[in-house]
Amino acid sequence: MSYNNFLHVALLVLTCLEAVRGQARIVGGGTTPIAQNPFVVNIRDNGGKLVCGGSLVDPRFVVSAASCIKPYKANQLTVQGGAQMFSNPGVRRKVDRIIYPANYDNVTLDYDVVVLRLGNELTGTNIGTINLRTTGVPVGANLKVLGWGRLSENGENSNALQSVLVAAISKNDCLQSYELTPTMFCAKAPGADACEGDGGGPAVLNNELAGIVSWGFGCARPNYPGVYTSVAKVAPFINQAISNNS
Ligand code: 4AZ
Repeated sequence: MSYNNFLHVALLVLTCLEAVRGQARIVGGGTTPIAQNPFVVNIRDNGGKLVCGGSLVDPRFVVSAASCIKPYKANQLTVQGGAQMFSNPGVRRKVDRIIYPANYDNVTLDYDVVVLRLGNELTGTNIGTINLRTTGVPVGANLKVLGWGRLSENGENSNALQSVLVAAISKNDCLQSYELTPTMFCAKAPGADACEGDGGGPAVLNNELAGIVSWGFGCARPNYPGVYTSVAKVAPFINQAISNNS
């Protein structure tokens, strides 16, 4: 989700002015096969528009970001797995329940995680689950971030699944840019970032779900890292949501 709607509009104007002198940056990833990332899913509304990314953590449960899902009711959402191309059929399931953590704060974005229960199990070719990371992300670790979101800050979504590597930075470094809560960590790489439409998607470390794309100011701006929900911090909520709703 955006840093702040008001600031966003104000700075969008600045960005447009700056675009004249070539400021706009690409997000800097590349196309990646779904076969190598069978846990990544996209979530779309009834009009077929990309709403968020997500990760399959159980055949019937997807982890995403609360900030991204909040405007929707369960019956407005469909999850697609097993497709590299957003426009392909893949395998699709309706969402039948949205489970928010009691701790989610829509102002600070503390605890930005949500669990979606699917109407039926999501299984098939190039579809699989990912395990949750239960320990913190070391500073300097390279995370693989996946999604079908914008290819540049004010650009279009990607039809092909994209992947990009970003390095985790220290909380102190990130506090230079933002206010952060204990469930957040930051990551960045030159010219590389998650962007709108990637929210809720996976940040992967050692084949485990380590982060959830949460927010940031713009995309791939040098002094504005991407902010992720720490899966280690919210794993107890995810596990309980699954066991309470199975
Ligand atoms: C979003 O709107 C979003 N550059 C996610 C991540 C970032 C920006 C926006 C970080 O879902």
